Amino acid sequence: MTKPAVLQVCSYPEWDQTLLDQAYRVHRYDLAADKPGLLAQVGPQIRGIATNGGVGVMPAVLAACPNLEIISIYGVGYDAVDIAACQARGIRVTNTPDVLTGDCADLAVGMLLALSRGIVKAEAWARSGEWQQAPFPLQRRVWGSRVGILGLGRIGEEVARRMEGFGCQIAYSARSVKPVGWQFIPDPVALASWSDTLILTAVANAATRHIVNAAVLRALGPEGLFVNISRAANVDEEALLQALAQGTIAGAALDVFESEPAFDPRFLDLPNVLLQPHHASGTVQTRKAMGQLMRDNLTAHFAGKPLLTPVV
Ligand code: 8YV
Repeated sequence: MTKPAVLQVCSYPEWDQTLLDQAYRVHRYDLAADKPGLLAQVGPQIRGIATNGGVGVMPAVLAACPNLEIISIYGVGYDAVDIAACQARGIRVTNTPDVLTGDCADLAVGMLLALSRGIVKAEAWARSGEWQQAPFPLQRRVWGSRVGILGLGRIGEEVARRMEGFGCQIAYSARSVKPVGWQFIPDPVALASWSDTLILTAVANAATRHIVNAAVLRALGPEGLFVNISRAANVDEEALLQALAQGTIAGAALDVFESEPAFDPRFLDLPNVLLQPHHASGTVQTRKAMGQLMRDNLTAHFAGKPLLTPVV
């Protein structure tokens, strides 16, 4: 039997690549020098697309694959795929939830600790010999503080649990009250004004676009910290840059940026920001589990079995 044709639009670790190449006729859109040419040549044969959360599927790719049956995303976020268009065409979409939850929560906590305790600057202080001239300036305590989780989903819940372990008070926003013991403050401005630290863990969609805006940052206030491990689209980045430059908030730790992997160079001039290269799920163990799930969804589909983690 001929192997199904799969269009690969992003790169994967070699352990996934080898297995994908064995199972499918893989066409590497990500590597193609002539992308429109590749689409014109193989588009009608393509039955599956393998992608990730950041790349998603470009509209031109979707349009060039009339016989597409499934899009398998290596990542939990599906904001870079036009889900409504897929639904209209009966294209199945899968993602990789759960397997990355713990890592994303770990990084959010690590980012908050690093920002609040100045861990990165302190390391430079020790290495550069400044320590011999003066003790490192006093930083700010995390334990016992108020942590607001903006968008309590699977990842937000794990962040909250971890922060409870630090003796923090927790409040959250979500579309509706959840069966958790934490305070529900649905309005983002009210949540920000309650919080010492606001941690953004919301999914990204049209309704959450710029949910963190100038008003939310003002409410967070000059002592407030902001952590984003969600998507840059959920933040008005211009308002954030202003707030950081003007001291409207105390600082921010960011794993995601509007134009990543490039980002606004103004971030580099800000002393009160911790910059991370979108790696919240980036451990070997988790990426292996994500790759397995991404491939298992394709396998299930082409074997006519139920999808493991369907979005639609
Ligand atoms: C990954 C992500 O960085 O899960 C997501 O939505 O953004 C991340 O886990 C990405 O999908 C892997 O390339």
